Amino acid sequence: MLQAKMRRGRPMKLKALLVLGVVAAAGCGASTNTQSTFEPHGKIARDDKNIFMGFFWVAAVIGVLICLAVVFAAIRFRERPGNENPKQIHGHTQLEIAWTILPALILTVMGVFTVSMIWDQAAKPAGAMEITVTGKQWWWQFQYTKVDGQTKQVVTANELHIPAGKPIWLTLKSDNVNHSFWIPALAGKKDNIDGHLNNIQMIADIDLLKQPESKRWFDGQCAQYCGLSHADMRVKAKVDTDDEFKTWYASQLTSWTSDAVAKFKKWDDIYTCSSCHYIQGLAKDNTDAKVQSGEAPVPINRGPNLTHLADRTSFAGAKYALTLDNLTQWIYDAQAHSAGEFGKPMECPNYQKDKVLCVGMPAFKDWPGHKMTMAEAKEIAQFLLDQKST
Ligand code: HEC
Ligand SMILES: [Cu+2]
Repeated sequence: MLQAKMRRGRPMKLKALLVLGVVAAAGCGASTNTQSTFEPHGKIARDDKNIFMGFFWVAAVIGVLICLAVVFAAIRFRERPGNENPKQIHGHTQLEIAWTILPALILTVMGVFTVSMIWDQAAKPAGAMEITVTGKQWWWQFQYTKVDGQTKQVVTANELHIPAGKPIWLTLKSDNVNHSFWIPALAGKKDNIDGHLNNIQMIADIDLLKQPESKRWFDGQCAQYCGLSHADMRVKAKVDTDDEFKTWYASQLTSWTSDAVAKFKKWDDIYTCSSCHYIQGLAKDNTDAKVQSGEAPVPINRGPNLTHLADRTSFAGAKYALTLDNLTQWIYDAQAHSAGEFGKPMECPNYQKDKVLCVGMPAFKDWPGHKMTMAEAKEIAQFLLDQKST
């Protein structure tokens, strides 16, 4: 097909198409890409990009010089009648010293930049806001443990809110398999490891405040294979103005009204939602929380905190948009919407604590003793959406 066109003398069109394709591919990153290390919107991400680009160009120049030297040598010293044996330089002391010292110098300079940046980023900035990020299968839990000196804890999922320009100190952990937390436009990537705490800094550009709210959302992704739904384990970060953040934070501290709790109880009694989900106003005990090194526990954390789900834009590892329809489908048959158990009903009736065996949310359409109807799922979904605080 392509050849036929060429033969008919229209290679220009093909060329134009090719060029367009390349430009389109290259342009994918242009300003609309919210998940790119090449478009940093935070200090750490920018520092990382700059050091990467610096090293890239050093390596590129060296690489090109070496290629040129090889080509030059191959041509200049090729076998020709009369020069069977070119001049030998084996054991040439000056040369040997030069090609030992030069790379060592280059690496030392690169090393100085790298190490000073590592130290810079490894230090907890003074007055930082502290947030613990737990990787779960397959979603993210955010615990705000220190905000403006306050230690009132906000627990939320999948959507990180941070005020622009303020230093944030993230503590990464896991209570299951390993994950890796990465919001490329804002900061570097580090692993969430069970039994070990990692930290990263995040400082979103203050300039972002010139942007409308819709341009202050950034995407991320779990970057460490963590089971079947790993690819669905996404994350969003919203960079707030100071006021937006304060309003959001205050709203997240509130509980459901007693009327709301009473209404929810009738479903909760059947489907035990609150045995896996933290609901402020309905919180139970702490037994499900596996805590490391004095971190504040989340009362119930097998699933995300549902209290303020309605204030988020997405759910289930930020995979689905928060709409009535999506939420209804999820509550009715979550297993069909996550690759966790190959769509099979969960095979662990006791939801054993601290066991990775049994992950995800049950399919309530198959709930033993009381199969959920779609109408009921819709009612619950609507109820959850009605708990919007802002
Ligand atoms: C056995 C534990 C368990 C029970 C019981 C349970 N869930 Fe879940 N639920 C989970 C887990 C785990 C997730 C996270 C799954 C994911 O994101 O892949 C989840 C996710 C959700 C989400 C998405 C939240 C978000 O922010 O991503 C909603 C909504 C939800 N559950 C509602 C309910 C409702 C309503 C009930 C009761 C009718 C319920 N769940 C009962 C474990 C449970
Ligand atoms: Cu993961």
